[in-house]
Amino acid sequence: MHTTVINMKPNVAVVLSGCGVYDGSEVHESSAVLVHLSRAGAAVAIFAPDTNQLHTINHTKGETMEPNRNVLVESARIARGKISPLSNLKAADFDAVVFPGGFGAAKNLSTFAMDGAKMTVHTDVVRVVKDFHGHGKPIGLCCISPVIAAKVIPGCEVTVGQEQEDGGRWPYAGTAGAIKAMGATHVPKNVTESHTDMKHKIVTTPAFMCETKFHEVFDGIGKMINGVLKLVK
Ligand SMILES: *[C@@H]1O[C@H](CO)[C@@H](O)[C@H](O)[C@H]1NC(C)=O
Ligand SMILES: *[C@@H]1O[C@H](CO)[C@@H](O)[C@H](O)[C@H]1NC(C)=O
Ligand SMILES: CC(=O)N[C@H]1CO[C@H](CO)[C@@H](O)[C@@H]1O
Repeated sequence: MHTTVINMKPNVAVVLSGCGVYDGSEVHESSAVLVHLSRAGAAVAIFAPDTNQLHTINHTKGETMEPNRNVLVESARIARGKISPLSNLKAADFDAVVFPGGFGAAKNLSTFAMDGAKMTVHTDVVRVVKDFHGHGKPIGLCCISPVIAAKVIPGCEVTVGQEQEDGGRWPYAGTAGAIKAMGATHVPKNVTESHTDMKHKIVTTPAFMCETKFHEVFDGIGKMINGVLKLVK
């Protein structure tokens, strides 16, 4: 008798938080996530909360500008139009979920940018993270997004890079302290590395938490995506 191993395409959900580093998803990280998933042969669906952004930042100077924008509408730019409201995302339909970084994760998916370790997480994001975790399905996060796992899955291990600023190379090094304050473990990693928490099936990489070259961020995200797909049953 022969047994046939059917190599099913992994089905991965990607959650965006807008379009642009200072008020939404970091564009290059989002693109890196999609390129690495595509190369690995994954089928991808993109989601974002249908809600207003905290604010809109004029990315030429970093000041707020009017009018405010909608997180789903902005994320649709990166998704090339193929996007669904986060309220439709169910773990039962996917093998894994990935959260790129950017301040949108700290302003619209959570309130980390304002509240630090006392942050709250968007109700649909809490539901989605608990849903995938509860089904034993892997969760990938990069840059600032690991704070969401730290808050929603206490006791998990994540990396946001190094714990010292190191002459400006790690400008957000203080984030590691907030992660510990939320009851998670911080594992220092370099930008081209990722960390896998085998117990909680959470895979993280520092990405643009490090002030560095685009290709190093791209390579680190490749490790994270690889780590996520290895955990897909
Ligand atoms: C964005 O900022 C630039 C530089 O300060 C300014 O010239 C421009 O008017 C701003 N645009 C909007 C829409 O606020
Ligand atoms: C990160 O890289 C630096 C220099 O490349 C090295 O000294 C350090 O040990 C690395 N840290 C980790 C956690 O791998
Ligand atoms: C977690 C969360 O919902 N954060 C913010 C996202 O942006 C809106 C503005 O529309 C804020 O009200 C939320 O607090």
